Amino acid sequence: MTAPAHERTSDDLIKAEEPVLAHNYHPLPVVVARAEGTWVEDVEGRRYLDMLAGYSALNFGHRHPALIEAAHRQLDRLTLTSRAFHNDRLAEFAERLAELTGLDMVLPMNTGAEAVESGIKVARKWAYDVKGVPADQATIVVAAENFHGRTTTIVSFSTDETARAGFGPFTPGFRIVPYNDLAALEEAVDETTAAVLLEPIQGEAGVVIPDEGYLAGVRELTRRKGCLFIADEIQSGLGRTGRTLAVEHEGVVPDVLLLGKALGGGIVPVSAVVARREVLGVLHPGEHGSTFGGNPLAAAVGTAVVELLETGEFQRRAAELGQVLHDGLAELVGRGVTGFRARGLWAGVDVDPAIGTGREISERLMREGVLVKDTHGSTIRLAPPLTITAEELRSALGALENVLGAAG
Ligand code: IF1
Repeated sequence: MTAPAHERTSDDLIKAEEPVLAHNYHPLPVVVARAEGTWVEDVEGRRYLDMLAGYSALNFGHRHPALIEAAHRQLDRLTLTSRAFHNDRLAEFAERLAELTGLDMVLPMNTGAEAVESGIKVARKWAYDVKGVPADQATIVVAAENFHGRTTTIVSFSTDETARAGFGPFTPGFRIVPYNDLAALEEAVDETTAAVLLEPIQGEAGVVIPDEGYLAGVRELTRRKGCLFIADEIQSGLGRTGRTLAVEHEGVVPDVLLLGKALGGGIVPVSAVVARREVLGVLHPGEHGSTFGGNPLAAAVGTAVVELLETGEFQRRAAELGQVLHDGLAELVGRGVTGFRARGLWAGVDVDPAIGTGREISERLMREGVLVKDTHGSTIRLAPPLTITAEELRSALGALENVLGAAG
């Protein structure tokens, strides 16, 4: 007989997954059972500092009291209506999200990939209805090394073979150019182009920050050539980089903004396409939708998230503590770290391959009580909750120093 979950050890639970859970992940061998703020606790009661924060889905930490309260309040009243009916939470969510982002209209969805898919559909529709591109000829220009999600259409324009191989045939209509290269973009955009779709900072690629002026250049180019600029801020947005949106660092307002992850406060999946009225206005009843998109629980939590961001406190923390992170990492360069890229509380750290792979470093950090995730090769990424204290951040950097030193 299977023991009740509370009697099963981490090792038991890891072994139990093997035959029944699809093998599409290779998680660190830690089984989280509880969490609060910056800290998670495993089945045996060991505590870890969460320096990944659900890939930025937990920007406000685990179980932020204001978000949990909003969710509880909504759970006691109304959870789901479908969009066949109105619900009394959706108007406020859309109003406040539009206000926060400086755009006009919101299309609520659930996951990041759905927001990207929806952004692509809206851009294509805009190209046909407004720009006058001939039917089925619209193109979308994207960057190499992108990460926008896992659906069939999205992996169609991925340059990561692992994400693509075996999943064809793929969706046509995408052109891939090198990231951070305005000349290549200039060449790729033509009269068929509906949109340029980019991450303002490339997360999965290793927190790759484009040169100053690139995003402003993309804005100028897309405006001049008459196509849309879609910014995927699913990971970079909502406070992570020290601003509400990463595009703000260059004073850029995109035509279409894709949000997800932290928009759901780490409680429920909430994503959105936010855009100017001329763009999202191309959608009419029946042309797009989702059973769960805009549900009252998601709207209540999403509104509470927007409320937290309206205070500016988290953006400020990310900027200030980002300096601590930056300085701490700078001190490790040449001492196990070969380079790093950081903005706000977000960093990609290249570890000397002689010391270990990103995976090995992550495992050693786990044993030091710090949870991170590797990207490619010997790069690890750091994205702690924006609620982290300077002391906690320094202790995580100390753990990294130990791991690099002990191994070197
Ligand atoms: C996984 C990375 C992070 C994203 C951007 C859309 C999506 C994502 C910019 C899709 C999702 C994830 C998904 C996660 C790993 C992860 C990731 F390593 F791949 F790059 F966060 F760092 N746009 N990012 O980063 O959002 O559909 O997942 O809600 O395990 O695939 P989703």
